[in-house]
Amino acid sequence: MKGTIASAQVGEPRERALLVGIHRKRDPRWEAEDSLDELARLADSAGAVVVGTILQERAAPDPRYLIGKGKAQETKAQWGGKVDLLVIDEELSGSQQRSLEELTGWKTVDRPLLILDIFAQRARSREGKLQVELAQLDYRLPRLVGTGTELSRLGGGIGTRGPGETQLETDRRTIRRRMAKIREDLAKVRRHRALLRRPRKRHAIPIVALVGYTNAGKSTLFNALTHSGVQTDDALFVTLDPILRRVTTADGFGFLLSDTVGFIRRLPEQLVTAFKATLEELDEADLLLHMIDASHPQVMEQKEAVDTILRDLGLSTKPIVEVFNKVDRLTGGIGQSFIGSKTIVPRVAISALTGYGLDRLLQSVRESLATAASQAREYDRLPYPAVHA
Ligand SMILES: Nc1nc2c(ncn2[C@@H]2O[C@H](COP(=O)(O)OP(=O)(O)OP(=O)(O)O)[C@@H](O)[C@H]2O)c(=O)[nH]1
Ligand SMILES: [Mg+2]
Repeated sequence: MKGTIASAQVGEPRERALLVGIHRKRDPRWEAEDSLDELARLADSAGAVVVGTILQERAAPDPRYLIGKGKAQETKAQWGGKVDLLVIDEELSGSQQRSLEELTGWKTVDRPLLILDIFAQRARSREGKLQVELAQLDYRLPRLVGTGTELSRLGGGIGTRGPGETQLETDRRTIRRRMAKIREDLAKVRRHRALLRRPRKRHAIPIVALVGYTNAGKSTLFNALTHSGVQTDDALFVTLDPILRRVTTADGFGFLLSDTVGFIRRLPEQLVTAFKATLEELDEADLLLHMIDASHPQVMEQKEAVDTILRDLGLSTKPIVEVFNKVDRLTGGIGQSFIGSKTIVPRVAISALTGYGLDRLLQSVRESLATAASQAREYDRLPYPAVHA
């Protein structure tokens, strides 16, 4: 499926985006402001140019126009001719999206659709492309609106029998069929990958996986440690496809390091579902390196968002090292203050860009792997039969 927003291809004009967020009165305003800042980064990463942002205060979103009819009309009057695309920092229903498009005449996308669009533009591998398409169809299916909605909602019977089915039903069926086909293709791609992976298991080289918020610097660290050249950029979701390379230190200590897709607050559930197989690979890791951008104004919110996703994926019991990155941007030893307090999880401050702290990080990886291995041996020695939950 093609991206929603004009892809950021060289030479193509960039779409002019107007961003709209809603501040619910009961919530703190800074939350909505931070979210809108992030939406601007997302819009930029999707190839649009942000021409304005609006934060509307409301008790609750309007069921029909989300921002309310009056506000939508006012916005249209103020920005007409200067905007190609309306980006809403919420999740829209199919009919809200259509109402806003009809009233303003601007193409309207919501936050999940924007993220899906970035993924669609960036996917390179066959598996990545299939996963993104599956997520996009999954997003579209419940949002299809068209003639016949009312009839199909009545659930058949008198008055609904007749010549053929409605367009809406045909569309739904086409989408479902395509989704089933993608799932089949994905299963094939994954079986193939599982075969490739088998010899690695026998060698039992420890696997260390980079995880973290998007733009934390995972790929930059990956390149520094494996002397690779994977793409890094100051944009969101640059990496989608997982990659695995060997790291060997000067004294011969070795492990496999993996880089993978980053996380974000309010990651669309369709993406989490579609990327489940990619994320499940993290389960094979012996150690997770949680990369954190220590220079980001929302550093702790980002860290918590990742902790929550790791918990949801059932990965929070894995050995973890928290890596506070980009400390070269901080002054006055603030970087050290992150790791100053005593925590159960080991913490290291580094700069993947300058190489600062990488020796200490490798030392920490080594110690954590050794502890994990000795704990696994202890467990094997327990005089109880193994129980598989
Ligand atoms: N100043 C500074 N910038 C860094 C550091 N590490 C990474 N960066 C920059 O941060 C940006 C994002 O880095 P990436 O390595 O692409 O981040 P990522 O976590 O792989 O991001 P995604 O793949 O998009 O999720 C790039 O512009 C890097 O040059 C660092 O230690 N210091
Ligand atoms: Mg990356």
